[in-house]
Amino acid sequence: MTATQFRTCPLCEATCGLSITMNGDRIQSVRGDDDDVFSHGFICPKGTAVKHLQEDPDRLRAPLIRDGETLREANWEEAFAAVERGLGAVIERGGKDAVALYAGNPSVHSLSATVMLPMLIRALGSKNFYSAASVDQIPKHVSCGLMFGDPLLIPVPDLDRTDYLLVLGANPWISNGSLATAPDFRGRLEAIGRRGGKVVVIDPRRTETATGADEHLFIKPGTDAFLVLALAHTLFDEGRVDLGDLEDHVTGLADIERIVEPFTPEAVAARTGIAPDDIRRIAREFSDAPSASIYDRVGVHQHTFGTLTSWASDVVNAITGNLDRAGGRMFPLAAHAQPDPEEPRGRGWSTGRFSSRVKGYPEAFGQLPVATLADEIEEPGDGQVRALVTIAGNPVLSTPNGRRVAAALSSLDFMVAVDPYVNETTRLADVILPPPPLLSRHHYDFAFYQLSIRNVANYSPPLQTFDGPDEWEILARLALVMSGGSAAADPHLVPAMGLQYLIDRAVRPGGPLEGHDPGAVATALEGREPVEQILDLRLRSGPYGDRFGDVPDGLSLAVLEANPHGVDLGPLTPRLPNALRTVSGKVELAPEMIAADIPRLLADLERPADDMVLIGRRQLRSNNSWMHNVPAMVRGSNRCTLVMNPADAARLALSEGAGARIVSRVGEVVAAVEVSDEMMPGVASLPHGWGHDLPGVRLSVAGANAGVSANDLTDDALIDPLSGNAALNALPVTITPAEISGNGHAPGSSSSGSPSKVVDASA
Ligand SMILES: Nc1nc2c(c(=O)[nH]1)N[C@H]1C(S)=C(S)[C@@H](COP(=O)(O)OP(=O)(O)OC[C@H]3O[C@@H](n4cnc5c(=O)[nH]c(N)nc54)[C@H](O)[C@@H]3O)O[C@H]1N2
Ligand SMILES: Nc1nc2c(c(=O)[nH]1)N[C@H]1C(S)=C(S)[C@@H](COP(=O)(O)OP(=O)(O)OC[C@H]3O[C@@H](n4cnc5c(=O)[nH]c(N)nc54)[C@H](O)[C@@H]3O)O[C@H]1N2
Ligand code: SF4
Ligand SMILES: [Mo]
Repeated sequence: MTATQFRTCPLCEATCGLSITMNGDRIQSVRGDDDDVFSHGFICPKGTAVKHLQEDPDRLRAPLIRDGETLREANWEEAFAAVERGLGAVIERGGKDAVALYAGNPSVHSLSATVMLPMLIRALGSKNFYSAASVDQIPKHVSCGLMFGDPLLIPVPDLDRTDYLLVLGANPWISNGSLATAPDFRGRLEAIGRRGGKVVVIDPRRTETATGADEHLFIKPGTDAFLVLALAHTLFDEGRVDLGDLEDHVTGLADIERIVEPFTPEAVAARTGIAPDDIRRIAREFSDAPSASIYDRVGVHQHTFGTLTSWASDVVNAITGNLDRAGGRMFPLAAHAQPDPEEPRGRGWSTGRFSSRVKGYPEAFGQLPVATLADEIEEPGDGQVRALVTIAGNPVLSTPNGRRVAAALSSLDFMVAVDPYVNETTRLADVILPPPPLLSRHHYDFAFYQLSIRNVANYSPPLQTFDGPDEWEILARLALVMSGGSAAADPHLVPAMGLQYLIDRAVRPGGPLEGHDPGAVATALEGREPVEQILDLRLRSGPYGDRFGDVPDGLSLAVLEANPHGVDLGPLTPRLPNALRTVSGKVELAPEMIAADIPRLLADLERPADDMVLIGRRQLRSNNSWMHNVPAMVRGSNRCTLVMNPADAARLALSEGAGARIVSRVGEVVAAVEVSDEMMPGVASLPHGWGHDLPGVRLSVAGANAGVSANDLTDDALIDPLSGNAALNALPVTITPAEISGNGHAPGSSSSGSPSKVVDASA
C-alpha cells in the first residue's frame, strides 16, 4: 500500500519540491516533484538523502545527559530538569550574560526554530548571541541595513529575466545558490545564455559554475572590493552612470563618485590580477546590457572586506539602473512578509548598540561575531561566558580556529545542544535534546521566501509521527528556563505570547488588520498548534493574505494545505521607494560607516601579496559539516583534498596524491594534494566541514571518512570589522610536503578537545 506526499526539501536555500512515496511506514522513494510550482521536478543528490537522514541509526531518538565521561540516554523530564539545574546555576552565579547562545545554519531551515528563536533570544536576555550568520552572510545584512534601512531587505538577482550576470564568490552549480532562492540555479544560469545573455564568473578557482559560464576570470582572493570599485570608477569615467527609475529615490551619488576616484582599473590591476582592459570591458558590457546584476556571495563575504564588497556590488547595481528593476537585483515580497506601507517610513538602521566584552567588537544584526566566542569563554572577569546553548550548530567544525573553540567548550560549566547527532561539537555538551527528524516536521521557509527569485509559498505537513516533543516545544522549554521559569511550565505560554504580540501589531492603526478585533483574530486561528497559528496569522495578514475575510481569494495556511505543490505568486515586482526604511526615505548609496572604512581598503591596495592563500570549496555531496554520515555523501570524488595549481605543486615539491602540511597562524593539518589548473597560481583550496574523527563523536559513516577540518586553520583574529564576519577565505598559509595516512591525513593530526571535557592544552 503506497502513498505519495509532496514536501519542500529543507536542506538548502533552493526549496525544491520532493515527491516522497511511502510504503506503509517505510520511505520507498524520494524524487523531485514534477508539479512543484517553483522547482518543476529538479532535485539534487542531497534531496534524496532525506531518506537516510530519517532512517539513520546514529540519529538520536532520545535525549542524552552527561554521566561523568559519557553521555547516556535519558527521558525528556530528566533532560529538561538537568538543563534547568545547569543553566540555572550559571545564571545565578554569573547573570544572564554568562549564558551564550549559538544558532547554526539549519535553524533557519526549521519552521519551528525560525519562529521560536527570536523568543528564545528575548527570554535569554544575554548579549552573547552568536550565529552562523557571522561565518556567512552578515556583511550583506549590514550593507543592506545601511543602504535600505532594513538588514532583511536584501535584493536578489532576477535570474529568470536578466541579460547579464556577474558572479563574484559563488558556485551555485554546486551550492544551489544562497541569498537567492532558485531551485535548479544551474538550469536558470544556462537559460541566460540561451536567451542571448551572458554569465561572467570571477573566482580564484575555475569552478563548475565558471566552466558552464560564458567567461571566467581568476581573481586574487580577498580583492573583489577593488575590482567592483574599479567597475564603478569606469562607469563614472565613461559617463555611464544612470540611476534609471530610481533617480529621485537615491542619495549619495556625488559621494560615490568621490569614493571611487582612486580605484582606477590600472590602480587595482596588480592587486586583483585582472587586466585594466578586462575591467573596462566588463563595465561596458554591464552597462550596455538591457538588464544586469552582480551576484556576490560567500567567497567575497567571508573576508576582511566582506561588507565593503557587498555594498560596492549593490552600488554598481544601483548606478546602472539595475536595482529594483526586472532583470537586475530586486526585492522579493514573501507571503508572510509585512505589506509595504504607502510611502517609505523608517528609523534607519545601524550596528554597535553594544560591544563584545573582550575584544570590543560591535554588535551587528543583534549578534556578536562567533569568531570571538572562545575569547568570551576563556577570558575571566565579569560577564564571562560559562554556559552555552547550541541550536543546530557545529562551531567546532564550522567556525574559525575550531580546535580553540573545542577547548573552550570543554572548559564550560554547562552546555546544552539541540541537535539530532553526537558530533564534533555536541559531544562536549552536558545535555543533548534531539529535534524530530525531517519528515516528522511541518515546514514552511520563513527565511528563504524572503530571498526568493520568484514569490512563492509552499507548506508541508508532517509525514510521519514522532515520539517526543516537537522542536518548538524544546525551544519553548529552554526559553522558560532562560527567563527564570521552570522547564515544567506549560510550553504553549511562550509561542502564545509571541502570537499575541503579532496580533496586536497587525490590528493597530496602519497595520494590515486595522479595524479587526484581536479576540476574533485569535479565535479564527484556533485549532492548530502554536507555530502554525503564527504562520497562519503571518500569511493571512501578509501582502497576499485573506485578511480574515477582507480579501476573499487571499492566502491562508488552509489555502497552502490545499496546494501541496505550492502557490506561485509571480515574478518579483518593484518595491522602491515604499519598502525603504532609511531615515531619508531614499537609498543611501554612501552610508557614513562605509565611507569611513574606505581608507582601510586603500591601505590594503599597497599590501604585498601573500605567497600562498587558502580558500574553501563546497562539494555537491556535502552540506557544511553534517551530512557526511549519509553513505552516498562520502562516495566517489567527495574527498577532503587540497587542490593546487601545477606550478605551485612543482615549486613546493608536491605531486598528485602526495601529503601536504598546511600551516596557518593558528594550526596545521595534513591533506592529500590534487593538482589542477582549475586553481589560480598562489591559491589552494580545501573544503570545510570535514574532520570527523574526534573522540566521542557518534557518526559511524562520517568517522570512517573523516578528512581534516579547514577551520583548524582559519584564523579567529581575522574578521570584517564592519560586520564581524569571519575572514575564512584568502587565508595566508605555508604548504610543505608531509606523510599521509590512509584516510587522507597525518596520524594524530587533529585532536580538538576531548569528550571528557578536559581542556586540551595542546589545542
Ligand atoms: N553542496 C552543498 N551545497 C551547499 C552547502 C554545502 O556545504 N554543500 N552549503 C550551503 C550554505 S550554508 C551556503 S551559505 C551556500 C553558499 O553558496 P556559495 O556562495 O555558492 O558558496 P561556495 O560554493 O562556497 O562558493 C564560493 C566561491 O567563492 C570562491 N572564492 C573564494 N574566495 C574568493 C574571493 O576572494 N573572490 C572571489 N570572487 N571568489 C572567491 C570560491 O572559489 C567558491 O567558488 O551553499 C549552500 N549549499
Ligand atoms: N572554512 C569555512 N568554514 C565555513 C564555511 C566556509 O565556506 N568555509 N561556511 C560557513 C557557512 S556559510 C555556514 S552556514 C556555517 C554552518 O555552520 P553551522 O551551522 O555551525 O554548522 P553545520 O555544519 O551546518 O551544522 C549543523 C548542525 O545542525 C544539526 N541539525 C541538522 N538539522 C537540524 C534540525 O532540524 N534541528 C536542529 N536542532 N539541529 C539540526 C546538525 O546535526 C549539525 O550539528 O559554516 C561556515 N563555516
Ligand atoms: S538543491 Fe537544495 S533544496 Fe533542492 S533538493 Fe538539493 S538540497 Fe534540497
Ligand atoms: Mo551558509
